[in-house]
Amino acid sequence: MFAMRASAADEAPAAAAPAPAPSGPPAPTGPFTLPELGYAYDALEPAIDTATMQLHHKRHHQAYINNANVALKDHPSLHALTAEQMLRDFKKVPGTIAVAVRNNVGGHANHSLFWDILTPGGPKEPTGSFKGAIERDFTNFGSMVVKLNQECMTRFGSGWAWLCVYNKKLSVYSTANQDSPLMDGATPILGIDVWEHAYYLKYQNRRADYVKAILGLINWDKVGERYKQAMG
Ligand code: MN3
Repeated sequence: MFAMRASAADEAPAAAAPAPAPSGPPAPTGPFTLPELGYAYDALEPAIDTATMQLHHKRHHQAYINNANVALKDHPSLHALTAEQMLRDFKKVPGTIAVAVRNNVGGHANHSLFWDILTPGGPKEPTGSFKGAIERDFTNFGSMVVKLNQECMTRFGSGWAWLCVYNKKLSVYSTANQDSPLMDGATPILGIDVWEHAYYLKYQNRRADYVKAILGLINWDKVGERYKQAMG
């Protein structure tokens, strides 16, 4: 499966997004669109390779968006909501599309956050009030990173590890599949994608090496901004 996806990406790295279903109509164009990365596909080399970034952004993330737009096509009243609002207020989502929204709007929100908090050679440690909150809730930055790493490593199968604000405090946990902490009333400020599609091309089964590489790419200034926003 992975070899097939990789070779498709190699042959046509700039190809349009795949259709949402094998014989279905083209995906509707809204309400969600693929956000641009704030950096080039090769900017995170060698930690995260260009092919993985292209595949992950242009194919995987785009597929979540296409599927979300298909699910929401006949529900225009939901189109005014952001992905984050829809997940936080999940009870507004009709039962008939709840699974599709959970997986695909979740996938869209999770990946949008993920791209935003990565940076090549960025600030390596939190500062200011965010640093103080980490020390209050985890003793120190190193302990928080150890816990985050544990969540990445112990999440069985596909999912995400998170640093969240919940009840004005920082907490680290993980979710399965594309489940968002927003559905639990928590605000994610840092997410690490531990689906195999995030690392298999370069790291194969070595999730630990991938997580170590990702932890070296976190833009702690961005995470700090998200912390302040979440605190209101
Ligand atoms: Mn992913």
